[in-house]
Amino acid sequence: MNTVNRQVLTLDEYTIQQLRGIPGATGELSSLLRDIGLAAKRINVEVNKAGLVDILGDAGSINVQGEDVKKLDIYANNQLMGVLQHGISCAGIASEELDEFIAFDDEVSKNSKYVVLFDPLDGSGNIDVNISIGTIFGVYRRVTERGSKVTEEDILQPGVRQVAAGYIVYGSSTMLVYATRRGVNGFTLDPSIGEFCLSHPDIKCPEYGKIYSVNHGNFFKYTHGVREYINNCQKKTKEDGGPYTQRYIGSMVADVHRNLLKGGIFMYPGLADKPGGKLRLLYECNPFAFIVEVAGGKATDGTQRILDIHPTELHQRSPLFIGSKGMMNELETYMMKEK
Ligand code: AHM
Ligand code: MG
Repeated sequence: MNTVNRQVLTLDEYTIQQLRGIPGATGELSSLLRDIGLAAKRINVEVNKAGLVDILGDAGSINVQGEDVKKLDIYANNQLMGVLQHGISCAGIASEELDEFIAFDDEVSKNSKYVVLFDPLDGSGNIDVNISIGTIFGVYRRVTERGSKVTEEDILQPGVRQVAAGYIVYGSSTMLVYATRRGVNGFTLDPSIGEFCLSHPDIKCPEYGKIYSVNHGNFFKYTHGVREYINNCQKKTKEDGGPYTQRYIGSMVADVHRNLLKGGIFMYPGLADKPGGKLRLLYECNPFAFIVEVAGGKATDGTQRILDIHPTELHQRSPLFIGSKGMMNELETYMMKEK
């Protein structure tokens, strides 16, 4: 007989336990995280059978970034939108899959406290080949008055104002990791009970690691400083913290997740023909910057802290350098030389 280990807290139990320690907490953030957990479980079911059913493949449209949209991207987007709209905590959303942000206009939503920005299915180019993909989200307190519809002002906030951020990695097991200012915690989906269970409490990013993650195919499009740093990674010896290993899945969620746990640096630099690089500031860079900083690491765009950037556009891109503090400090010495 399957018995549930009562020492292991589920996501719902954990968020409720956390609430008890915060005077005046209303439970709205806990409720929001539980809603996202529900969407994640539904997305997980479809991701797991992606090879079996007709949900796999291009939906035949191009998203606002000019990229092919896969059917699962749309499914994931709709699941997240659905739980957030029907919950009691979210007043509006922005998504990689939507041209414009959405201000929910029912009374409960208009009176809700948070906005959520998300990439519903990141790394979706990997779906067809059965490689890990993920969902990324950032949560902000709205700045406009409750009772009204949210505006662009609520959506275009610098990442430093996030109250929580997280991701789900659909990998060899499915994990939900989220951060608040109090810490970063990871929950693994136990398929036998259909619950996310606390498996990685209080995640800290090691100060140094041996992994660097970057698309080497773009090497000659990187700036001099970035190329020099990559050369330096390749030359590392035992004496100076090496040798390093290059690991690049092409699914940011999986790459950064691994580096967060094991120590490492992930880079998506600006390119000669695309100075902003590829990744989106609001729902890819900012949530990860928040999570990694809370875990003790660092995240920059090469010159400034990601979380301090004031966004001007919903789908704005940014170069991203993120990971273990010691490795990031070394990278910065190379970036400084470029100035
Ligand atoms: P997506 O949002 O269209 O899936 O693109 C984002 C993904 C990241 O997960 C990953 O790190 C990056 O694109 C890989 O890009 P590239 O193939 O250019 O290295
Ligand atoms: Mg993405």
